[in-house]
Amino acid sequence: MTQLKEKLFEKIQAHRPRITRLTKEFGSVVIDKVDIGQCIGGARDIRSLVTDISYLDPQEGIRFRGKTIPETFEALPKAAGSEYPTVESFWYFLLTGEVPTPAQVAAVEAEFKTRQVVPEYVYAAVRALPKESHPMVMLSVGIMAMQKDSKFAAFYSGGKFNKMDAWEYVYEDASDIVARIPVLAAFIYNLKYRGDKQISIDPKLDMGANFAHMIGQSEQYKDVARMYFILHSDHESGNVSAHTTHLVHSALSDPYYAYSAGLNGLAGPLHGLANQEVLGWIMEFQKKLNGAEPTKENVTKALWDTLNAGQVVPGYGHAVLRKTDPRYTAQREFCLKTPGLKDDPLFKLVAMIFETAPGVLTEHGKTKNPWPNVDAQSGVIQWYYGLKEWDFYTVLFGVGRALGCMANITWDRGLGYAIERPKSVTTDMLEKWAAEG
Ligand code: CMX
Repeated sequence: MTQLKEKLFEKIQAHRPRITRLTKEFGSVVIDKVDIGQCIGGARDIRSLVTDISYLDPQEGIRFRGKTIPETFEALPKAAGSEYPTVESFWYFLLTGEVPTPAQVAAVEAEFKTRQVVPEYVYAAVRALPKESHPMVMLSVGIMAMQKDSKFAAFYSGGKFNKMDAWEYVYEDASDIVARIPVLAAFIYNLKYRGDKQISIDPKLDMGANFAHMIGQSEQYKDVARMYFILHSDHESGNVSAHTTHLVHSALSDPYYAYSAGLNGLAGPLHGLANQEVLGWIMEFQKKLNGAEPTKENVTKALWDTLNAGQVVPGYGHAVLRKTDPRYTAQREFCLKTPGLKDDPLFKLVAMIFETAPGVLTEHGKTKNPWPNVDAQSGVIQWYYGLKEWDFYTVLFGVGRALGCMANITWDRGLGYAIERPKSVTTDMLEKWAAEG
């Protein structure tokens, strides 16, 4: 057993009695109630999922294992010569809730090296798709193709399945997915946008740095990749990608089935695809400007044009958050401290939208949250570093989101959570309850 797996086992064993006690002794304690609005309106705010990986406060934003984003970046061991932690150290932290020592991080990095090679048949499956396929289709198909080697599926069908040990096999698959997904993403990028000019893994590099290397990016981009993957990892359990992954895995579908499904949810424009939509919106707007400077007036007009056409302003609003997303702020701060980026015309335009959109959305009066979310800022950074193919941006999100989704389902199995099966009602029933007041 690796150090990380041992530590995780220790944590899972310590946690199990808490869940048993809550279920057995306090199972009937009421923690929420449901109204008709929530029933019709996407189950918004109903407390019905459990996770200890992250928690989203509407005012404060995300905390990973109890730490805010700045606290997380501060606490974790950094990549050599960088201000940012490695993704591997963050993975250890998400799984165990403990800040790893540099030696523990080195052990995870070594473990990932043994896991990160993507089988050839996966590449063949992705290559068989039409080149025009969206890169999210390619990513989802690539993950699905890897299912053949699922250790969890083999454990289940091998006749020795038992609930207590099942988490170990989820951990194995989850770790393989997390280690391989950036390599698969780099393959898709090179296949689609660099004439299939593939670059081999550099075994000396950590995950984020290796991704930068494999897509032919600069030294500076290594930190962009590390920051980006960590920021996009987890946003508690109710968002579409995390919830889908949890739901599918709750049927004991293995992590490959579960995360491929999660990625399909991430590909929706109201969720992860919004980062691509933001860039599309900005480019359309720049075209209309025809060389003129963006001003508060012309940005206001463009925002109203979008709203009056019945469309949403991508990158703004959130189902839970009621303030500026700290993931937006972390990326904005990265832009502000990066010479060149802070003076970049696209960054200036995004900053102008930030000044303008909350007022316009408030006046429009529909959204409960007029502030920017993570997707409003992320594309600008990618664009600046030359990653201009914006239909790839959700793939980057998907690489990061694997960390949270895989940590969550490893714990789901560790704690033996049940198959998810909420109850539905009919419209007649709702009308009857409405009439009864
Ligand atoms: N622009 C215009 N209208 C918006 C809006 C926006 N950015 N955000 C919300 N609204 C509208 C909704 O469409 C809804 O209108 P209807 O009543 O006509 O249906 C109304 O405001 C109320 O919505 P809400 O309760 O504030 O928001 P929801 O919880 O229903 O939806 C979200 C949340 C993110 C889907 C929505 O804010 C949105 O569509 N934003 C733009 C897309 C986006 O940036 N998505 C990425 C979110 C982060 C992520 O998952 O990656």
